[in-house]
Order: sequence, then C-alpha cells, then structure tokens
Amino acid sequence: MKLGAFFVTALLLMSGSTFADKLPNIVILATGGTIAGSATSHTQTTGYKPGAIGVQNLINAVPEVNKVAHVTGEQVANIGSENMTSDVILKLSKRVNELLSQKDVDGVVITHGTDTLDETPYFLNLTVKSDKPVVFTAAMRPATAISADGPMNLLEAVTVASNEQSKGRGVLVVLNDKIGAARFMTKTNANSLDTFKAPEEGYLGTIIDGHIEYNNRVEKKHTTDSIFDVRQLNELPPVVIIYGYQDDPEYIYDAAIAHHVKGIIYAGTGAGSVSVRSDAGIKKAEKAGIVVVRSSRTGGGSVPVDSAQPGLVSGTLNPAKARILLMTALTKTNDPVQIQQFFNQY
Ligand code: DAS
Repeated sequence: MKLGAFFVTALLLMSGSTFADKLPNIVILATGGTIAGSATSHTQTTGYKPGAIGVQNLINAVPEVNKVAHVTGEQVANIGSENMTSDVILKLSKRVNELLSQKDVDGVVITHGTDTLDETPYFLNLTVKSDKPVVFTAAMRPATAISADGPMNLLEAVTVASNEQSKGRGVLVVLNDKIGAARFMTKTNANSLDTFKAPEEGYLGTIIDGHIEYNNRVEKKHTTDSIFDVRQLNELPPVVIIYGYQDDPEYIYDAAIAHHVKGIIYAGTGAGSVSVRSDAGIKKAEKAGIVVVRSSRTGGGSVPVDSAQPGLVSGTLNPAKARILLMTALTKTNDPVQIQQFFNQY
C-alpha cells in the first residue's frame, strides 16, 4: 500500500469514520396511504387496505436506500390520506420542524396517500422553518401489487432529499421519476401512475437512474421566507370548500355559518364565477365574519380580482390548496386585505 493511501486509511480508522459516514442522515416519516397498502392478490390495484405496512417494512423493502443515506423511520400515522386531518398535518409540520432543527438530520422524506397529496405538502411548504429538503412521496399501486411503484418512488425521494441541490427549493413531491413543487403539484387522474403534474407550471426537475436534473425554481414564498409559524399552535381554524354548479343552493352557507367556520373557499365555475344563490350566501357569510375566497373548480388558470364579485381571490391555487393557505393565513390574521396579499405571495 502506497504511503499516502496508508495515512488516509489510518486517519479514517482513527477517526472511527468510514466513507459510508459521508452519507446524509434522512428521516422517513410514514403516514400511511397506498404506498403502505396491502391487497389480497398481486393483481389488485383498488379496494386494498391503505396504511397496512409499517415504516420499517417500507424501508426494508428498498435496501438500496442505504447506499444513498443513513435512513431511520418514524410512524406519524397509518391512514388513507382521504382521512388526513388538520390535526395530523399540524402534528407532522411540528415533527418536521423539530427534526430539521437537529444538526444530525439532513432532510426528511414523508410517505403519504395520493388522494390528498395536493394538501399536506403545501401546508408544510408554508410552515417548515428550514431550507433542508422535505420530500413527499406516494404510490398509485399497493406494496403488494405486481410492478408496485412505491419502492422506486421511495428510493427516488430519499435520493432527492439527500442531494445538496434540493435545498432551499421549498417542499418537494417526487413520484414516477419527476420532482415537483408542493405549491403546484396536483393529482390529475384517479388511476394512472403519472397522475401527479403541475399542469401549467411544469415540474422542477427529473430523477432518472438516480441522476437528478433541476430546471425550474418556485417564485412564490415558502419555508424560510414564510411568515407563518404553527409550532406553538394546537389546532387550525376550520375552513370549508363550497362547490359551485348549476342550482348550487344558498342553504349550504347557512350550515357553514351555523358551524362557526372561519373561512370558506368557493370552488366557482370558470374563473371563480358566482351564481346569484352563492352571491347571496357569500355576502351572508362575510357579514357573519367569515373570510371567503373565490377559487376555480377548473383546476387551471387564475382567478383575478373582480369588483363585481364578492370575496377574495385565490389566484392560481386550486380549491384544495386555497383552503390550506386560508387555514394557515387565519392563524395570523382575519384582515381580508392582508389575506389577499398572502394569496398573491404564497
Ligand atoms: N389510499 C389512498 C390514499 O391514501 C390512495 C393512495 O394512497 O394512493 O390517498
């Protein structure tokens, strides 16, 4: 052995470290979903039990993650994401902030159901106080299915979370070789593997054979630029979504008022158009002190300010994301002018 190599090896041995210790420390927080789903047959891709498999089993199923990072797992919940609640996402945000404040944690991966993966990542995008990578991943096929997509999605998510280039980009959503922004990624198809897209903004990057290529950045405020801080909160203000359509009834607003909601997202037709019935309902709700924001049920485009229509406007946020922002904004203020500014900035 050459003298130089001898000294390098000796130094490493003396320091008790090995090359493997250069790997980042990534914590995987599991919440359930199809990625942890179990079905009775390998061909079944619906009707399975989501959240049937624990976080350690998910990690054990992908030993390749150990070549990319030192991985540890925590089970935050084990539910289908249709049952995700503001209590659970608040708990998740607090745990992520605790972990990322630790010097020995370099990033976090969160496994989650796909059904509400529009929502939780965006909430963390608004409330995580770190520029370390936070990467969500999920699966469209249960872990027991032939060609399950979860294992590769998990490996790709850990790889993205382990990469220096992923820092400071806001919360990321990684599935199917694509890296997207929590602000824009939405579930566009009930069944397909490539369901998660950012229809108008596009992906931030790709990951192919473990090689990451970024080609976009998010302009909207997030994480360390965010004014929102939920670390001391125990609950989030109730906000509901009311869908606009032909014959949409005014009495839905009476129910919202009676249940003391703090905010309403109106998922309007077109660019957030309000029917005469919803116009009356929205004005009644605003009179009761409820903040109302008009969004678009189309899932694309932007809802502009329109003095002829009631309520604030969501801009490019779809109804589910607009609800997350309004819920978070109401932890700060119920001033409509300030809240409209938040919708313009986040
Ligand atoms: N089981 C649904 C969920 O938890 C669907 C999924 O995860 O893909 O969101």
